[in-house]
Amino acid sequence: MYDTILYEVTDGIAVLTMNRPDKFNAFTAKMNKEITDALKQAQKDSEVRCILLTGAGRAFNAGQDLGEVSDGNVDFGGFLRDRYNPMILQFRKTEKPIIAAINGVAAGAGMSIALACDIRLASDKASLVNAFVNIGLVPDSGGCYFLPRIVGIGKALELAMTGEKVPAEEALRLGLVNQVYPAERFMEEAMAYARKLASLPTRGIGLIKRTMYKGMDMDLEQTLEYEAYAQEVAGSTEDYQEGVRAFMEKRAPRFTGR
Ligand code: T3D
Repeated sequence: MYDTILYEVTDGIAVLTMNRPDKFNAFTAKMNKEITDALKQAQKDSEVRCILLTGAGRAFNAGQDLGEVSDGNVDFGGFLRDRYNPMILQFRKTEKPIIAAINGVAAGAGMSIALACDIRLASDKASLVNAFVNIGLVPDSGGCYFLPRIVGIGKALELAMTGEKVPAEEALRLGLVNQVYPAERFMEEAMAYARKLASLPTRGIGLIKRTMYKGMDMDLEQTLEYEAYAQEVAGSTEDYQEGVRAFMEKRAPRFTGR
């Protein structure tokens, strides 16, 4: 169904694998579109309760395929507005948890999509490179939005201005990634993490995602008001009923995502 990515649903997890390993999974126009479409597909599928994005082969994603733009004749504004911006926005519109399973290097826009995910897990062989400056460009695909919000403005400017590679352990220290696992069992650990998220109250998690991201761009009063609205919705779910019932009955809850 897709040409540049693999899409498989297993145990309630939609696994999206960027699949151009000989090019370090660099983006083409088709891949931008297919990732956007796959996120929409996962959002619509009630079986899917968590999404995991990873890369085939040695890399996670090396950003724009530079072979595609090497003639130097690029309408950058149109290029980003048509291809990258809708893809990045779709990460936020998708009200299910999205994990970046960073199996190898994530560079340029490949780093930006990792930052657009909600949780980042890294192999101890992985690294993140804000590579834009190395070719004279500005961080795009949300890089100027996500990076300072995750690591603070001082570190964000340093990473963007130097284009230095950040190894996984350093990324963990900076809060750029949530967990680091040994490469030999990386996908096993990442899938276990995804299975855990897929077993939780999916609609509540979608509301947490929406409300917390909105809260980053709102003042306290607006956030309190939005929380009240989100809680009304979360409180109307079957999972809320099950959570309270399980607590009263002193047993583990069985959430269904409804
Ligand atoms: O027009 C525009 O550019 C606008 C769009 C902007 C969005 C962006 O993402 S801009 C940033 C684009 N990405 C980069 O500048 C990163 C370029 N790649 C690198 O800096 C390095 O390759 C890495 C740090 C990612 C990995 O380094 P290393 O030493 O581990 O591997 P390598 O040998 O450099 O690359 C391995 C192969 O992947 C190699 O192919 P080969 O020689 O074995 O056939 C290399 O050419 C290929 N590759 C890596 N990155 C890209 C790529 N091929 C096409 N496009 C790439 N971005």
